This record gives sequence, C-alpha cells and structure tokens, in this order.
Amino acid sequence: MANKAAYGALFALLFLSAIFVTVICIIGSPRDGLAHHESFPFWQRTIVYQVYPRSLGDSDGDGAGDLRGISSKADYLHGLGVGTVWLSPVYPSPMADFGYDIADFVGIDPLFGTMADFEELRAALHDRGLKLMMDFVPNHSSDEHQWFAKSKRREEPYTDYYVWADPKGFNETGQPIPPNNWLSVFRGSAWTWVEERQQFYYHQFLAKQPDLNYRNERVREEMKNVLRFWLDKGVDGFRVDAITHLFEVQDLSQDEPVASHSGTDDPLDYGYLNHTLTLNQPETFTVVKEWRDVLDQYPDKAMIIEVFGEEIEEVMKYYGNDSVPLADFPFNFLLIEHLRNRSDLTGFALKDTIDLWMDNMPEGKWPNWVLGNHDYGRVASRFGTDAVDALNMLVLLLPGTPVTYNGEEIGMVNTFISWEDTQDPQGCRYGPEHYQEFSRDPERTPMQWDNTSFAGFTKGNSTWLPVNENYKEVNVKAQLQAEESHLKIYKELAALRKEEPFVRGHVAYPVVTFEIFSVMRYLEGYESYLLVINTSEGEVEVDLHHHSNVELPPSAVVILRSVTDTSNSTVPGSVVKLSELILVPGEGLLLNLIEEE
Ligand SMILES: *[C@@H]1O[C@H](CO)[C@@H](O)[C@H](O)[C@H]1NC(C)=O
Ligand SMILES: *[C@@H]1O[C@H](CO)[C@@H](O)[C@H](O)[C@H]1NC(C)=O
Ligand SMILES: *[C@@H]1O[C@H](CO)[C@@H](O)[C@H](O)[C@H]1NC(C)=O
Ligand SMILES: *[C@@H]1O[C@H](CO)[C@@H](O)[C@H](O)[C@H]1NC(C)=O
Ligand SMILES: CC(=O)N[C@H]1CO[C@H](CO)[C@@H](O)[C@@H]1O
Ligand SMILES: [Ca+2]
Ligand SMILES: [Ca+2]
Repeated sequence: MANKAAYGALFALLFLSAIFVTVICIIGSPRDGLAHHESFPFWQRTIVYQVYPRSLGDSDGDGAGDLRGISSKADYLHGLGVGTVWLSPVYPSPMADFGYDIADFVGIDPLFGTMADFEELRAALHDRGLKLMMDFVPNHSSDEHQWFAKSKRREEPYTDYYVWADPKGFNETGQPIPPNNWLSVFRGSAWTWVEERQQFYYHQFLAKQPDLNYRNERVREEMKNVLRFWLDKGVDGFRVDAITHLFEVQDLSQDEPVASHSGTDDPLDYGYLNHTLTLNQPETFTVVKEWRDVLDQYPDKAMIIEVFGEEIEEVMKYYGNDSVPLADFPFNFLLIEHLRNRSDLTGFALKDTIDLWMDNMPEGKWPNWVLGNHDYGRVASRFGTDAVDALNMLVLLLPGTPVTYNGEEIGMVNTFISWEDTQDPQGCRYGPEHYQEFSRDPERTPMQWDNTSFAGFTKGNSTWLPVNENYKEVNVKAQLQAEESHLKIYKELAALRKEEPFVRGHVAYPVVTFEIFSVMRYLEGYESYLLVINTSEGEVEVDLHHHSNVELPPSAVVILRSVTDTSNSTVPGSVVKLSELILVPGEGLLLNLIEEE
C-alpha cells in the first residue's frame, strides 16, 4: 500500500501531460479510418488457437490424439469463437523431437491419421468459418527423410541438400575431427560423422535432425513447393519454426567465439559459445521474403514466425517493411519471457512489457500476444489459477491478435508426470534427477472434456500422457454448465472482441500501479471499456480517480468479472464506483464507463 501512495503522487503530477499523450495517441493511431472490420485480413480478426494434435481428442482409442479427434471438436472450436486453428506438426516423423523431426514435409503421420483425415479436418473447419494454419519446420528434416538417405549416398541432386563438411583432420586414434567447434542446441558437437560419405553433417538440434542447406537453390525451391502443396490443399497459412537457425556462415572453417558471461564453464553446453556464425544470418530474410512471395500468390494467407530468445530489435526485423514485407507478425513472447511467475506480475511490469512490443513495432504493423504454448508451463501454474481470467481478458482485449494454447480457456494446470511416464525427449535427456526442470510434458496432457474416464479424451484404456487428476472439476462440460466459469468468460471475450472499440478503437492505460493494471479501449461514438486487473495476491481496494492519468467518470457498469469474485456488488450489470473499487486477488474486472450527460 505504501507503493500505491507514492506512485499515486507521481501519477497526479503526470496527469496533465498524460492527457496530452492520450490525445496524440488518438490522432496517431494506425487503426484510424473507417475500414469495416470485414476488410481486415483474417489473422487480424481472429484469435489463433494452438492445437497440440496429440492432446485434443483421440478418435481411435489408441490413447493419442489425432486428426479425426480434432475434427470431432470442430463445433467446440467454432463455439469457442477462436476463428483460426494452428496445428502443431502432424507430418510423418520418427518422433525423436516429437514431430519437429520431419521425414516427409508433405504427408501425415499414421499416428494422426491420413491425408483424407486432414482434408476432412480442413473442410470441417472451413465449413464453420474457421481458418487452418500449419506448422512449417524449415531448418532441418529428419535423418529418415529420403532426401537425407540420398544425400548420404551422394545421389544427385541431393548431394548438397544438407550441410556437409570434411574433417579438420584426424586425432591420434585416427578418428575424424569436426570442421569447427559449433555446438548443438541440445549439447555437444553439432557435427555427426557419416562413415558412408566420409564427411560430417551439421545439425543445430539432434543428430536425427540434419540441417537443410539453404545455400542450395534446389533446397529452397523444394521448401517453397512444400508451402505450395499445403496452400493448394486449402490451408490458410503457416507458423514458421526456429527461423533464426536457418542459415550458418558459408565458411565452415571458422570457430565461434566463447560467450562472455555465459554462466557455464561446460564447453559442450550450447550457451558456452557466442553464436555469431550460426544464428540470425542476413540471408535468412531473403528466404523469408521468398516464402512471403509464395503466400502472396494466394488470397488472404498468413505467415507467423517464431523468433525465440532474441533481442527485440532482431525480432522486429521479421515484420519487414512496406517495400519488403515478411511475416504478418513474429510471435510476441514477451509476456512469457518477462513475466515468469506471479511475483513478476505487477501493473508496472505489464505496462513495460506491453510498451516494449508496441514501442518497437514498425509503423503500421500488427501486434500479437502469446501467454503460453506447448513449450512453457500452463498459465494457471505460472501465475496462479486466480489470475487465469484476468490474463485471458488482457490478451483478448488488447489491440492485436491473441494466441491461445489449447486448454488455457478452461484454466488447465501443469500435470505432475513421473519419470517412468515421461515422454518429452527434452525431459528424457536430463535423466530422473533433473527431468522435471526440462520436460514439457506437464503442459501437454490430454484436453479435459468431461468427468468420464480419461476426461472424455479417449474411449481407449490408456492415454499417451496421464490426464490431470483435477479433470473431474476442471473440464469443458462442467464449465459450460456452470453459472460462471473460465470457459464462459473466454467465450464472452471472444464475442466482445468483435465490437468496434476492440476491433479498431484506441488503447490507453489509465491506471498503472504496482498492484493494478488497466486497459481502456475507446472509440468515438461508442461506449468505452475499462479492464482493471489486480495483479497482487491480496484483495485491493483502489480509488481509480486518484491514480488515473486520464479523467474517468464516477461510475461504470460491470460487464465481466473473474470467477473468483463472488461479491453481490460486482454481479455483471451492477453499477460500481470507480473511487472505491474492490478487487479480489488476481481479479480482472471489465467495465463499461458511464459517461456523464
Ligand atoms: C579421438 O576422437 C574420438 C571420437 O571423437 C574420441 O572418442 C577419442 O577420445 C579421441 N582420441 C584422442 C586421443 O583424442
Ligand atoms: C557476441 O558477439 C557479439 C558480436 O561480436 C558481441 O556484440 C556480443 O557482446 C557477444 N555476446 C556474448 C554473450 O559474448
Ligand atoms: C526494407 O527492408 C529491406 C530488407 O531488409 C531493406 O533493404 C530496405 O532498406 C528497407 N526499406 C526501408 C524503406 O526501410
Ligand atoms: C519468479 O521469477 C523470478 C525470475 O523472473 C525469480 O527471481 C523469482 O525467484 C521467482 N519467484 C518465485 C516465487 O518463484
Ligand atoms: C526456438 C526453437 O528452437 N524451436 C524449435 C526448433 O526446432 C527444434 C528442433 O526441431 C525444436 O525442439 C524447438 O522447439
Ligand atoms: Ca489416436
Ligand atoms: Ca540451419
């Protein structure tokens, strides 16, 4: 509370200048203009919903999710209001990296079904007005891809499809020495020797994931044909994986320098080196532009790029510019990277994190917000179940496209997975002592549909990962029936997003304190919305007028509130006074401002 008072004074001082800034924002908003939102491209109008195909629905009882299982949920997805489904990889794969090691870029793994099942899924989604985006994993193939088998044998034209190099020499026992010191992201040399070819091949990730050689024009053409194949099948776009790893320098004789302050003295640890020669090479943008040109041959297609762990300036480059457009957007992972847990979640931190994206985004580009995915813990586990609704309100009501990982709409939590049950190769590599720090299984467990056995995910008698024990309480069916639930709030938000103040209105952040964050969306001729979030773990009573940097009316009508708030005074439809607003821990409260006559 001491913080509140101090910052209150500061905000009072900034009051006038803030009004001024708000006015500038209104004038300068890139979304000004009267375009009806039907004319926005689809990826600006929808929520992108990430489906982890093993875990949405199992149609054949083998315990693993599949394409028909996803099709059977098309009505659910339509009812949810998400608009776009992004499928994590479903391609044939030996599953050394769970589908990110692809043996055929234009096929479907039998685990997930057939190409006919895929076409049915596409139709089921399109029939309901939903779009379908695919994962595109361009950096490498599986070592079981036929290209690699042929490349090993130096069979033309595949000889140079991968990055091959002669040994630097041979050691005392006659063993070949790799051409340079480059390391795999998964530890150890990035080079693996092939007896048959008497050369090393390069792999940024596992030895089972040889890097494709993007300096080979034919490889580039092959991968463009992969895009065309799926576009011709009617998909609406791609999410591109691991783009920063696409190129390495051409001269393979150079070593990478040791990183300064890396925090590791293990020379086999990826972090030991500064990856100046194997990450973010300038040629990457040329190839991304080539993909953009392929997509632009088709109407209304989207390209989203994953750029993880880079400086913001590097990430923003993937937007391109007006003369060289690249991705529609690179994923915005700042909410994940900057806010690791509830202690990190403060009003100031949210403001800084949102500003960092908005202030660095090139003029005229479109923002996006990612709270979680298949590589991070569940939102409820990172921030607390009491913050689930507030965080969904935040990302669904900010300007831009939100990305929701399946299960977040019902507030699923991380599932404890024993060492025996661990599936994620990244967990397995670290052994029984440390797997829990690295395994991504806890956020990949089956979707919880109802309170029947295996949460209604399968009719079989086992599941590929255990179902979370909380499924009897936390499931879709129960939340649809409940008076108030995470799911109902999510659906209402998905509908509200379609209203003009959210589609093309302005944004302001009237009250930002240590405990409180707020977002205002407003547009002339429409009612204004104010989302107020209590980021703290305690109940807060706040006088918004005292802290606000814009003039707020005395009262407002409650539109939505977190399920944890059971007060009679905040039942939706109630009028609340902004000078004495009470918020329970982690609460989000969405209000309609009542303008005075
Ligand atoms: C030679 O290289 C092999 C394979 O990398 C390694 O196992 C062995 O220890 C090396 N021997 C010497 C003497 O460096
Ligand atoms: C990596 O190298 C770049 C370019 O030489 C340098 O600016 C940067 O500080 C280095 N980073 C580390 C962690 O050593
Ligand atoms: C746009 O990006 C391209 C490629 O990065 C660059 O060469 C060009 O100078 C940029 N143009 C503008 C107007 O910034
Ligand atoms: C939260 O994460 C920060 C790093 O961002 C860490 O320093 C802190 O110890 C964590 N707090 C808890 C309670 O885990
Ligand atoms: C950022 C990143 O490394 N993403 C993926 C890149 O590809 C590897 C190997 O396929 C995956 O394990 C990563 O998740
Ligand atoms: Ca199945
Ligand atoms: Ca590469």
